[in-house]
Amino acid sequence: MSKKTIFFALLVVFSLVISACGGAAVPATDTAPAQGAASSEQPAAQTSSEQPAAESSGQPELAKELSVYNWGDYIDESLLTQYEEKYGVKIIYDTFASNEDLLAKLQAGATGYDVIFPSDYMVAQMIELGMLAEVDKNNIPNLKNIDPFFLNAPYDPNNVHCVPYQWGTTGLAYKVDSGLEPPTSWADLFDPANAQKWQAAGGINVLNDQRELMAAALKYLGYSLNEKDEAKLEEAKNAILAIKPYIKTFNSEDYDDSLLIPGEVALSHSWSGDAAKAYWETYDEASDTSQWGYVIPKEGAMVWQDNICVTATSSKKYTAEHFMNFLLEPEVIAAVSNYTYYANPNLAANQYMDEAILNDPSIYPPKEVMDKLEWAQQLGETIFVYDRLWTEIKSQ
Ligand code: N2P
Repeated sequence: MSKKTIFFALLVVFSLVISACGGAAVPATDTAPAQGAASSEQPAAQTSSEQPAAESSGQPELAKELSVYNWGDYIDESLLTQYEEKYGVKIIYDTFASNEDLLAKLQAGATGYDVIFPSDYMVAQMIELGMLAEVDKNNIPNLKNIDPFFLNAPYDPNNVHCVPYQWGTTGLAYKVDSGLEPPTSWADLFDPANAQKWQAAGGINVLNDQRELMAAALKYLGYSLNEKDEAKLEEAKNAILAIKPYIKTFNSEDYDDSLLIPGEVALSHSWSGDAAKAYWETYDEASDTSQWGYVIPKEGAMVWQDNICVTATSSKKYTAEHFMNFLLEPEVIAAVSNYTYYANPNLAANQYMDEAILNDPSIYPPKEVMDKLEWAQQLGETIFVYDRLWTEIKSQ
């Protein structure tokens, strides 16, 4: 399939989606990043730390191993092999399903992780909790490749702790041949009568992510996704419970591969890149159509920035920074986005990115859509209310 064909197909499909959601492709430049169970075993206990500076170079030697904890399905793992082979550092790789899972894992005493990938609001929270190391930017020269719009965000002023990885939005992915009209509103998910229809049409998946699912319900109710008022949060919980009988799966780790692409559900609360991956993996060149579409509901939705950070407990800070710098190499981070279909804040990477991704308004929303998006803020003590509500949602 030529790039031209791909681009054209996108224009047709996504112009439909965009007109459906009332919006109109480039990251907006007027909305500053406001701030910021899946997974398995603990990484192996650290066996080797960095050696003192070698006299000749003045730099410490790279450690033999580096433990990396990332979101599920968020990198082409052959890039990890590439790093291992090039630098002789073994990557111990593990994944998580949500920011809260990442936090819980670290708070439960998992001290073996060196490099982690929290979102904006979670970076702020982790800085406050003293869980992130300060990075030495001299070891991350590729930071110069990042679009200044994504630097110096309020959640980590001057990027003292983290560097930007990828960004995206959270909306609704839908199967186009479900027999139902494409969704345009969060009511397509949260109105129980609609949820029942999507269940009958093939099933519903929601992200197994408390902040994300509550954000969707809050938007449905017309509230900010940073709402802290307990009564309104209870209302959001009740909106989720009202459709729980119609929810087939709570999955945020591998739902693109296990649910969307094989057609195991018809509607999914979804991150933009996972929906775009489902779009392209089910794209049929002959008919120039795909089985999946993605929409930002008219009430608005979350926009987020994920980051690469070093844990405060890491004894391999130099190697972690070296790995971060590797990930920020234009060709490397372009390969990440060409695999994950997420938006990339690395300007120097654009020349290596698939044109179809760069030109995809579901990945880089136009300004009209960006204007409806909201960044998640750190919630302070309200996270304890969230934890209680989430337990109630999951246990009922
Ligand atoms: C991709 C994970 C996206 C991370 N599967 C959302 N912050």
